[in-house]
Amino acid sequence: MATIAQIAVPGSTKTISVPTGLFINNQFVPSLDSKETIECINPATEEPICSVVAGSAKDIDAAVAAARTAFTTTWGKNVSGFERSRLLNKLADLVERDAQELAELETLNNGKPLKIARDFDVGDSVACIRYYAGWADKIVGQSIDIDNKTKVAFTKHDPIGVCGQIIPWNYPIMMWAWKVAPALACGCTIVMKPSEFTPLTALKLSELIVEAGFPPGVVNTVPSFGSVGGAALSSHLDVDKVAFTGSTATGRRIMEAAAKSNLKKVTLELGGKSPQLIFESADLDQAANWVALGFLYNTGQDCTAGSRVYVQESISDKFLQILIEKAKALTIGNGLDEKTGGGPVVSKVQYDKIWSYIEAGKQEGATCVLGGEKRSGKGYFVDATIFTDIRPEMKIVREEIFGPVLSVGKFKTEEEAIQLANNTTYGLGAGLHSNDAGQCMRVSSALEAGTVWINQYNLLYNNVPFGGKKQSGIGRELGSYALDEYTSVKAIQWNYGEKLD
Ligand code: TXE
Repeated sequence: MATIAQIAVPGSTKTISVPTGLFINNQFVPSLDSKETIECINPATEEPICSVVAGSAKDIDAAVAAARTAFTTTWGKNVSGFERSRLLNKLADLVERDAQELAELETLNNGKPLKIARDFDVGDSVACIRYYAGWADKIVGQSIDIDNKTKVAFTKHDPIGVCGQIIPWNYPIMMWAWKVAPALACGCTIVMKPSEFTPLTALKLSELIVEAGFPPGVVNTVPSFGSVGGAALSSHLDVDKVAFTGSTATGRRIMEAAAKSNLKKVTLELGGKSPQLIFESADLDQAANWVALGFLYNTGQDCTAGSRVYVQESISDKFLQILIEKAKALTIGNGLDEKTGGGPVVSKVQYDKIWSYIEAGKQEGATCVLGGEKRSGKGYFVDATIFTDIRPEMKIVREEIFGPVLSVGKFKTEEEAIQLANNTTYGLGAGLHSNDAGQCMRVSSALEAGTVWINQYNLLYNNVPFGGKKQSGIGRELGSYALDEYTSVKAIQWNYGEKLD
């Protein structure tokens, strides 16, 4: 199959060239043994975009071997932090230079609005790469006195080794940056497996790895189906760590494969069913803005989507009215249209999953007060949908939907609000809206989540750690915390005087 696809950008005369092979040792190559391809679909039109090679387990072996060779020769402990920093800064410059094209490709393959893809997904990814470029020459250990006369100990934070990185389809560029930047800053090498739904931007970014000057084998990209390439990476005996973002079910499989193979280190960023609490002292207009953002951003395909909202009874009717107006105002359409605020959902699979939840909500007796009706025509569009009259045991209240669907319930007291919010197996994000400072402190410390937002929701910063409690994950991304996930601490104990009798 051709190794370069020319992809037309609808509405313009422009084409984007995308390599369609596997990226191993800084070259785009065919599969060693697979004839399979991944068909990339534009979710706004349901039209095919192009196909790329689907890597096999043998291709994963080849990519891991390339990553291992690079780790022990040109990268790993053989490259200084200054050089890693220089290369990461160069990469950030190139991603910034190509922001428009990368965003167009993201919009075509994922569906999200072009402006959001460019200004947030690509913009934040550039900032993330620069943030970790800043850390690359500041990864240091400790010097530990033992007896001050004959012995000293010190620690080194060694790169952990070859990292398998398995990323999802909801933020293909940003998840690439969140994984690649800290790993490279720490001196690790990478085999990246993008989602089979959205492999195009990871392939395009691989071209920039070469242009930035990274040695061959430092970053390898193998598009593949999860049960093939993802499973091969998770069970590989020569992979030192797997970093994963995706569903809790797949996270469980990855951990099991890691345990059964070489006990590789695993970090997991998984699903959520994140609550937001609206107390009667809150600024209701502001709270409604954040709640709308929380369940509609990225058309709800967001691991921290605030998909359960509980409102204090005294203000619940008023709040709901304001919220419905805000949610109605979002224009969902083709991401290439400048007016679009939210795109289609990523795939037919995701579209069908969301509709099965909307149907379940209706069948289980919740009241649909907004949306809940299918559109006619092409494209995987789902309009903002809000349910009230919910009960804790309903599927729409318990399970991650990953679409623009919100469940709204009520509470009387602060204790009841906390109990409702924490009544979930997940613990990724949580939000609370209140103008009572004491309440903000009490409730934020009682909420079981990796991130609690107060009087805001869903904002992420590259220098603030991110990750989950309970079944939402293990480990942290972003901030200095992510460096711990890509390094291994070695204690060196030195005797410079004591003699053994
Ligand atoms: O996820 P998967 P799917 C949730 C969301 C969504 C649901 C299903 O609720 O509706 O998951 O989405 C790779 N070994 N999230 O099926 O399977 C796969 O190829 C190793 C939340 O797309 O978790 C892809 O690269 N890897 C989430 C990645 O895992 C495997 C983002 C994610 O796919 C594998 C996405 C296996 N056996 C979905 N099977 C978030 N936390 O943001 C699949 N993969």
